[in-house]
Amino acid sequence: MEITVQHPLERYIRSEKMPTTWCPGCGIGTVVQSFLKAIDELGLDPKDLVMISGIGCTGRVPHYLKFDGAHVLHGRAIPVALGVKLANPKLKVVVWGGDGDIASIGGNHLIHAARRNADLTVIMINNFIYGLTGGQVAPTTPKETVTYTSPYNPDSKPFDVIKLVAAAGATYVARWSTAYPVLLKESIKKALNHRGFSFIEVISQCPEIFGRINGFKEPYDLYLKIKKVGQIRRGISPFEAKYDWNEEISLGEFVNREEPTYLEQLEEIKKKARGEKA
Ligand SMILES: Cc1ncc(C[n+]2csc(CCOP(=O)(O)OP(=O)(O)O)c2C)c(N)n1
Repeated sequence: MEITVQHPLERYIRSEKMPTTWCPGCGIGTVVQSFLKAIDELGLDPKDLVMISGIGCTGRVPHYLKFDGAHVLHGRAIPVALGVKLANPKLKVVVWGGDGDIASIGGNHLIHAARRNADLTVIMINNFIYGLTGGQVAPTTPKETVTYTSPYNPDSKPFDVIKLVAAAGATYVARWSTAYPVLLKESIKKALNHRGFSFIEVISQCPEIFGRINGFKEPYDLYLKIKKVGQIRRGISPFEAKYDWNEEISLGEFVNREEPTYLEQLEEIKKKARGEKA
């Protein structure tokens, strides 16, 4: 008797694209699973969601999911996503990107989307390195680690991206790791229902490149390091959070407040331009 096993989230996945290009032990799949479970538990219709990504290993996420989406230029996912949202405000628009895509080449778009309280959800998977292109230094590479372009450690200290987006005005900011998929799922649910700009950073393992060059022989060794360094801190501000490879990378929900969103602010401007009362 032939037994066919179906993945419980099969209906959201483009099975014909399997297997993925992600390396064995990569953390991206864990994040995608938390995301799909969040969609499932919220009962969202996939037709109401759009996924936009730039280039990178994380940038390939929309490629494998059965949602409308676009895989755009490296670093430019946020402006494209905002264009989609402006064209059809009913859609929930999700941006997927690596730390390089979102915080390096796309860093300018990131801070301005946060400042505007743009009606988007950004999921940034931070593996501390440029994965797809073979291991170059990223703006998030911890000082104590190495990459192929910074074999004597990075020349500068890293961005703690949650501080950056919080300072720029983001109204939902959280950081989790692949060691906490259920907490991540709950946070993604909140982000998807948040009015305005929601940003979730996920600390994730890149065992093939970041792991190997930093002396982690097995994917599990790097996973254990990520599990150990990520400490959940409840009720602290993003500016008290730590981003330290040797000591602690603080995890948790750091900002969650309501403010007029970009689309709401635009409506106000339109009313004024039409001479209507606000
Ligand atoms: C304009 C442009 N510059 C550079 C590249 C080469 N490039 C592709 S992906 C990438 C960085 C990938 O790193 P990250 O965004 O952290 O994603 P990961 O692959 O680690 O998920 C770079 C530099 C490109 N495709 N386009």
